[in-house]
Amino acid sequence: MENTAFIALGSNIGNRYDNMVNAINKLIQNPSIQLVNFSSIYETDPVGYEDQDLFLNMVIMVKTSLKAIELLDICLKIEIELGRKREIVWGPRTIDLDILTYNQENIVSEKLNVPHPRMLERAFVMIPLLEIDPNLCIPEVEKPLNILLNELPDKEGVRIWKRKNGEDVFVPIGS
Ligand code: PH2
Ligand code: MG
Ligand code: MG
Repeated sequence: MENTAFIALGSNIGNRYDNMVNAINKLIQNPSIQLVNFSSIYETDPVGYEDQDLFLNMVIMVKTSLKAIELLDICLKIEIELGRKREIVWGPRTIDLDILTYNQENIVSEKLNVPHPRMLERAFVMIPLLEIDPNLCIPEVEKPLNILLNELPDKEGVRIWKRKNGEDVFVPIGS
C-alpha cells in the first residue's frame, strides 16, 4: 500500500451518518484500500448552493496500491451504490467522495484534479483535514495549512457533530 490519499466525505440527504459509515466500509472492503485515520464528523452549513439541508462532513486518510484514477472510479461507484443522483451542481447528495490529495502528486485531467481545486477555500474540508494531519503539505502551496484555515471566513459554519475522541466516540468500521 505505497500511496497515501486524503478523501473528503459529505452527505446531506437521508441518514447522513449511515451514508458516511457505509461509504467508508465500502471503501475498505476493497483489499487495495486501507483506512489509516479519520476525523471527527462536523455538521456544516451548505456552501455554494445555499438552499439545501445541512451537511455532515469528515475527512479520512487511506493507504492504497491503486492509482489515483482507479481510486476515483471506486469512489464514484460507491456514490452511485449509495444512491447518488447528480441533479444540481453543488446540490444535495446522499454521499460525495472527493479525493483531496494523492501522495504529493499534481494531477490535471478531465476526470480528476488533485489536489482538489477548491479544498483550500472550504472550511468544511480544511477543519477535518487539519484535525488528522496538522502538518500536511500540499504540492505548490507555500503557506502552512493552519494559516490558510485561519484566513477562511466561514469557519463558524463548521460545527463538531460527533467527536472522534470523546464521550460519543464513533467507530466508522462496522462488523
Ligand atoms: N459540497 C459541495 C458544495 N457545498 N457544502 C457543505 N457544507 N459541505 C459539502 O460537502 C459541500 C457543500 C460540493 O461538493
Ligand atoms: Mg464535493
Ligand atoms: Mg465530488
